[in-house]
Amino acid sequence: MTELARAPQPGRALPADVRGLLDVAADVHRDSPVAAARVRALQERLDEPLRVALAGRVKAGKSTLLNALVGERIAPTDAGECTRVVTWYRRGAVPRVVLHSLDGARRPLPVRRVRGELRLELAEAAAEQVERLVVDWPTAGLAAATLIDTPGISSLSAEASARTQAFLDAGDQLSGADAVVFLTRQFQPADLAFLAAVQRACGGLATTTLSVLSRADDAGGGQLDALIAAGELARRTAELPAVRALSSTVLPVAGLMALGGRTLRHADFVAFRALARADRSAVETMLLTADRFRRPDAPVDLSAEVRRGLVERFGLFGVRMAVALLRTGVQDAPTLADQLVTRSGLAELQRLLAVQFTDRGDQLKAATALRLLERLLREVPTDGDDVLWRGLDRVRSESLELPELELLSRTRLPDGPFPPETREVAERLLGATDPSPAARLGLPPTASAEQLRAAAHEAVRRWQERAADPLARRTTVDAAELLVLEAESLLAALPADDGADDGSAGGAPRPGA
Ligand SMILES: Nc1nc2c(ncn2[C@@H]2O[C@H](COP(=O)(O)OP(=O)(O)O)[C@@H](O)[C@H]2O)c(=O)[nH]1
Ligand SMILES: [Mg+2]
Repeated sequence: MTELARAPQPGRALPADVRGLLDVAADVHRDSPVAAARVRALQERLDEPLRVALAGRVKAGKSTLLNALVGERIAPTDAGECTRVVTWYRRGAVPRVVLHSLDGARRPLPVRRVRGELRLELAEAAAEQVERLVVDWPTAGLAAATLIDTPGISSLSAEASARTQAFLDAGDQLSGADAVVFLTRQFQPADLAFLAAVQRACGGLATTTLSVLSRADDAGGGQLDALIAAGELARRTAELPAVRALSSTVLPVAGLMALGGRTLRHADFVAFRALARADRSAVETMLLTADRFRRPDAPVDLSAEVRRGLVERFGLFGVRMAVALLRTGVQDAPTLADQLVTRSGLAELQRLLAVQFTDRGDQLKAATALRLLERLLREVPTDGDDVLWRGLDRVRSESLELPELELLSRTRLPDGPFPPETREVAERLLGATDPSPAARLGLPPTASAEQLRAAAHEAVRRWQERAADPLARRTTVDAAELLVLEAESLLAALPADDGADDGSAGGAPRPGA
């Protein structure tokens, strides 16, 4: 039987432990201005939003997806100079753009909006001299996380991709990302190598990477069933051992259509309705290619300019989808917008970003802080820092959250601790795709408190049994012991069973229970 070394802790303790450790570090390093500044930056970072970077090849659709996530066109998507620099988008009280140069200087840039789009201009600075741009923008879309747009690998400019790499290597101690959304249109060996590098930079956890099969509407040659094809491709990709080892999830997303949906105006709705009401075969012909759709003369009462705007903002696929939705009964602009966002895959991406990243934000930030503190200790050894090394060990060994994150990564390795069926149950219990108690126990959302408790007891028993299996490998036993703790802490956090003694058959239910 597993003897518990300590009581399970439903209340998460890691962030508080890390703060305590950083206080000690500030004290130990008080006489070294450089180290003290690094510690202070780590402390401040804990109070800032999570940092999520978008990474991938040039033209993978990163900036478009960033805009879709924010719900506004703030990241430039054309091939201008600004698409070649790392740009941070943070929530701020007033719009502001600041250029950070490699030499450490900071300079404000003008904030220009043209037709609702933010225009970033480097002025006379060359992209090569820019370390990053920081854009503050007043939007709820950036409340949960600061989003970091990166220039991309295999870019035309070797420097720009070197900067992306340097950024993701967290070579700059204080700026690296806590989590990464990796975009690719198709997983190729270079993508996997890049993703592996990203992961080393983020502490080697597959849990901090979510992969997106981007521009998913391209998958089926732009036909309406493209997203279904993309979904299947994503599922098959996610099961490839090489991919599974690196990324927790692979999701298809049609970013351009998502952005169109999130910024849909009533005028767009009216234009789509005109198309949906016009002669069907004439409209189908128009929609064969973007060029045709933009032609000056058209069999519908929409100016060429309006049509050009629609393809530009929704993509040809988005236009086809909107017209099809209106033909099948969508009645108003908000419903159309909603449908476009859901069908694009953006809604599911947002859900997973919340479950895997922002809801675990304090844990992920704490993990980043531990990693960077360890680096500081290695780089700047100081008299009296043995107390910090011991502190690091203690925090790491006592935390339930760190092994949880690590286990979530390890379950997906080709030689992970469990066979596939058990892996799924384990990942569910760890809250990989849905943190609600019912989902973690594999029950429907409608499950009663009694069913939840029964399932939690059963989970504790099952994982104890696995942990006690004399033939099991060490890694399997360790993982099973952690899952016993998980199930026990879940059980402890469930609402009490109407006064019934937990698990004992003698507890009589009260009337009306
Ligand atoms: N069809 C289609 N095109 C897209 C999608 N997302 C982006 N694009 C287009 O692909 C090009 C590159 O997009 P961008 O976001 O700038 O890519 P980045 O270089 O990774 O930032 C632009 O012309 C976009 O309009 C999408 O989901 N579907
Ligand atoms: Mg870009």
